[in-house]
Amino acid sequence: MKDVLTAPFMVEMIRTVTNMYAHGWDERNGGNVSVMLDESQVREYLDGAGVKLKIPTGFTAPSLDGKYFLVTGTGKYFKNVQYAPEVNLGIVRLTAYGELAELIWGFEDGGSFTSEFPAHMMSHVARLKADPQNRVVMHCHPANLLAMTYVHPLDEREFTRTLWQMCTECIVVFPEGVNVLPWMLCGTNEIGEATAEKMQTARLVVWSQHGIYGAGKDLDETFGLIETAEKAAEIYMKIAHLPRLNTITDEQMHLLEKRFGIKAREGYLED
Ligand code: 2HA
Ligand code: ZN
Repeated sequence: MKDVLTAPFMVEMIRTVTNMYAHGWDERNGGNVSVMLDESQVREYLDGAGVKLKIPTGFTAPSLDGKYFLVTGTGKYFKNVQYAPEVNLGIVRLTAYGELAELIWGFEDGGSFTSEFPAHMMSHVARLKADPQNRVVMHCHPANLLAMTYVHPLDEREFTRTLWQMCTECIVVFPEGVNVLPWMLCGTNEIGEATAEKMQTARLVVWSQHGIYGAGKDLDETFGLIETAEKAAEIYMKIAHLPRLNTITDEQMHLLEKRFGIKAREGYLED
């Protein structure tokens, strides 16, 4: 059997969480990532691997029954993933309508999947409905997006428009905008359900005073989404206290729509 540590999905996961840590988005055990794997990908590396553990998930997700996920562990530090992936990461298969997670590989110190497993799995369900190509859900704590939720109105249209105005390419990268949740208790099914609902209409969901969720078809796209929103928030935090003399106008945004063949979220730009 091939070594799963050499699998492209594993190598990419390790590189991505290492990069997230390097960006300062994942202090201590902050952040979590889940990647849905095709059964054939898992079979290629773990054919015949037994179930090491059955862990109740605490929720139901029938559409994910039988699906495999590579996921970061609860309490684990992204900083350490590259040195001990088999301890800090796990591969689970959801069964019993999503009520059970079978551990196939990883969490070798007896650990378990991220405390935000409900938000991840419910977000996968929502994003797969919107885009069957979706494979990744990513959560982290980027400083400027977080800072923005203390000083900027949380209205989704206003929040999105401000980010779009901060860098020319924002509207191109996330034309559907950014959805925003108020502060909620993390690690619960409630925040999972609220996040999933917001994921129906956007790939980025801000958790006020906590962080952000991103979703996409691969790790690069998802990382890039968060990276772009965080860059915009950084510019906002640099200029928010200064008189604004110039901006990107809605007319210019419409030129970007035409140039890049994208459509801004309905009603978010003036005609
Ligand atoms: O500790 O980021 O939201 C991991 C988290 C919880
Ligand atoms: Zn968090």
